[in-house]
Amino acid sequence: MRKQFISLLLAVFTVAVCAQPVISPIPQEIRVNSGVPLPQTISFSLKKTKALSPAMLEFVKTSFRISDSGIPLYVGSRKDKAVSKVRKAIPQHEEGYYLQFDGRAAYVAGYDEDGVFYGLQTLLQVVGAEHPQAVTVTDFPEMPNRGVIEGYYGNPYSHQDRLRLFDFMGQNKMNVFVYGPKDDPYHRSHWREDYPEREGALMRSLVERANKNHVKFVWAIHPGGDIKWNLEDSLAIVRKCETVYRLGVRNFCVFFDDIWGEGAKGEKQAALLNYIHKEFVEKHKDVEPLIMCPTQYNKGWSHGDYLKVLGEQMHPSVRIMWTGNTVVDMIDRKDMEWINAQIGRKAFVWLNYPVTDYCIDHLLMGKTYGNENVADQVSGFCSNPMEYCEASKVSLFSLADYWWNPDMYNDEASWQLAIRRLQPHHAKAFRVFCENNVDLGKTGHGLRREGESPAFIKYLEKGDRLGLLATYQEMLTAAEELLSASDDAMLQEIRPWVEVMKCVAQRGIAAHKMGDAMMQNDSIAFINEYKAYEKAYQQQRKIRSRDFEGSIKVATPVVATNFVEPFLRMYVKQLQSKYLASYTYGAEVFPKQEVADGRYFVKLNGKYLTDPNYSQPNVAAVLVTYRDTINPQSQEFHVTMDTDTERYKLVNVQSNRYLNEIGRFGTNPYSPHWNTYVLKRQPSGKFTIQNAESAGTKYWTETPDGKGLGYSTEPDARFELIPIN
Ligand code: LOG
Repeated sequence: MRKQFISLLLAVFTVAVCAQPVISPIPQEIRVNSGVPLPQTISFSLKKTKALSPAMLEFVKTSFRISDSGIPLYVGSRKDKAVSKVRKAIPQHEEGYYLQFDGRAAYVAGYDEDGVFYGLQTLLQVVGAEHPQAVTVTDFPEMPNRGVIEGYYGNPYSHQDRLRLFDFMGQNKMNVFVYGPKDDPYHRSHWREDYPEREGALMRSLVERANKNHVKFVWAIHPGGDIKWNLEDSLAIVRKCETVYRLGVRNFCVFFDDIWGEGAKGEKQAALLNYIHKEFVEKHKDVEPLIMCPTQYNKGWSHGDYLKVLGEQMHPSVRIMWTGNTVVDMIDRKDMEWINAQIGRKAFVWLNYPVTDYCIDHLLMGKTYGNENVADQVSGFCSNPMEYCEASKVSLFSLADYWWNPDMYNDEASWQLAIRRLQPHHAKAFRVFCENNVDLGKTGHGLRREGESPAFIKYLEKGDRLGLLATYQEMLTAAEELLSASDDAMLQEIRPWVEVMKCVAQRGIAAHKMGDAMMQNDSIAFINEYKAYEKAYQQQRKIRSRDFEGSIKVATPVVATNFVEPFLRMYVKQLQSKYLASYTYGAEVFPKQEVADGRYFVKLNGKYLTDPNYSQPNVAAVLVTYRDTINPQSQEFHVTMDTDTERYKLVNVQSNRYLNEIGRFGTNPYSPHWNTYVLKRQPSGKFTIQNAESAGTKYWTETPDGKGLGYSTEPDARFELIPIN
C-alpha cells in the first residue's frame, strides 16, 4: 500500500513534457496516466450532489471551475450513491479517500467527510498543476491528529493570521488546532474570566473557519498558576468551558506546563481532569475526549511517580501531551515507548519546533528533520510554531508532509516544495532567505539546526574569495527583490529579517572590497569601504521586529549567525589590525574601546568585586575590602567586548562564570542581550557600569551594607578597572 506506483511505461513517452504531479502531503499511493491528453484549464460539472453537505457543496463550487460542459465530477463518502461505482476502492481508514480522474470523469470518494475534503484538496492540486494529468490516488493519513498548537510565549496570532492558517492547514491536510497562547489573559493569567463580547465573537468566527477546513479547534485553559484544589475552582473551569462551548468549540484541553507548587500535583490534576470529564464532556454528546499538558512534559524533567499517577488515575480517554526527551527536541521511537509505558496510553506530541520564544531574534526556516516515524505510537502530533505565523509555514508544510506519510518524507524535497508553494513568484529569493535563517544559535535548550548558508560555506572551505562575494551579492539581490515585493502577509512579516539580510550582504561586499584595497595598498579605498561596512552595520543594529506599543516580545532580528555573521566580524577585525600596523591615514574612524580587552580587578569604593565561592552553583557577587590570598583569582575578571552588542562582558577568572544582570554568578547560558554592560569612563578616570537592553538600564552600585552589588537609577562613578599584567 505504501509504495507509490507510477505508470512507468506511459510516463516514458511523455516525461519530457510532464513530470509526475507534485502532491503534498505525499499520497500513500498514486498512479499517473500521462498518456491521457488533458487541457490546461479544467472545468467540472457536478453530478449527484444530493448527499453532499451544504458546506462541502459550497467548497466544491467555490474551489473548482464549474460548467455544464465540464468533466463529470462525482463526490461523496463511502455510503453515498454518487461514488458507488468506486466504493470498493475506498481505503478503510478514517480520513482516507480514493480519487480517480481519467479525463472523462472524476470520482472523489471519501471514507468519511474528512476523506472527501482531502480527496478534493488533492484534485485541486492535480488540476492546478502546470500540466494536469490523469491520476488514481488511494490515500489516508498515518497520524490521527496533526496540526498546530499555538502555545508559545509572546504576541498571540492576530485574527487574520489564524484565519489564513486554517486555510493553509486545510490545504495541507492538517486537522487539529490547539488554542493556547500563553499571553491570552483568558487562557492563563485570568482564566476564570469570560471572553468579552468582541473576543467571543472573534472566537466564534475562528471556529467556523476551522470547521470549514476540517480542523478541530481545541480550546485550552491554563489554570495551574493559581488554582485552588477546591470545588469552587473546579466549577469555575467547567463554567468557563461552557461559555466557550457556546462559542462553538467542541474540543477542550487543560495545560499545566511551566508551573510550580500546588498546581503541579499529579493526583490533583488527575482528579480535576476526571471531574471535567464527568461534569462537562459526558454532559455533551458532541464534545470529544479531553487533552491535557502535564507539568512534567518531557523526560528530562520527569521525576518521582507523577507521570504514573496521571496514567493510572486519569480517565483513559484523556490524552496526555509530551515534548520529548527534553523541552525542545525532535521525537524518536524510544522516547515514545518510554512515555507511553509511563502513562498507559499513547502520548500526544507537542513538538517545540519551530517555536522561537526562547530565541526571538531568530527565524527558523530551514529543513525540518530529525523526527522518526512514530505514527503508531502517538494519539496526535502538533507543532508549536513561532509567533511569526507566516514564517512558520515553511516548517508546518513539511511537518504536514511527515505526519501524513512519514516513510515517504524527504526533508530536502519537502522544504524545496514548501518554498515554491509559499512564494511561487519569488521562489529563488525566498530560498536564499530561508537558507540564511536556519540555526538558532546557542540556547539553554541546546537544539541546533544544520545546513545554514550552504553556498557561503562551500566557498569559505575552498578559500574562494570571488565565490564569497557572489554569495553576498546573491543575498543582496534576494533581499532587494523581497523588499520591493512586500505585498503579501509572509513578506510583510519577515521584512525586518530581510532588511537585516540586506545589511549583512552589504557588509560582506564592503569587507570584500576592504580586502582588495589591502592587497592593493590603497588606504583611501580601505577607509571608504570600512565606512560603508560600518554604515550598514549601524543600520542593521537599529532594526527591530514587533516593536509596537504593548508588544510582548520585541525582536532584534539576526540572520546567518552561524557562519556569515561571525566570519564578517572576525575578518574585518583582522583587516583593521593589519591596517593599523602599517597605516595611519583615517585611523580615527575605527571605534576606540573604552576599556581594552584584558584582565582586571574591578573595584568599587575601594573594595574588590569577588566571586565568593566558585564551587557553589549560584552565588551573589560580594565586595571585599582585602585582597584574597587563598583564591586570588576570585577577584580577577576578564573584561571583553561582546561583538554582538558592543558592550562588555565580565567573567570571573577563577570560576569562569559571567556576572549576570542581577549581580550573581549563575549557571544559565550566557546571553549577550542580558549579560553585557555599558562601561563609561568618567573624567576622574573611574567608571560607571550600567545594564542594558533586556536587563534594563539601571546602574550598579553597592548595597546599603556595602558588602554586595546593588542597583540604582543613579550612576555610581566609583568603579575602578585596574589592569593585571
Ligand atoms: C512551554 C511553551 C514554550 C516552549 C518553548 C511547553 C509544554 N511549554 O519551557 O509554551 O513555547 O517551552 O519555549 C515551554 O513546551 N516551556
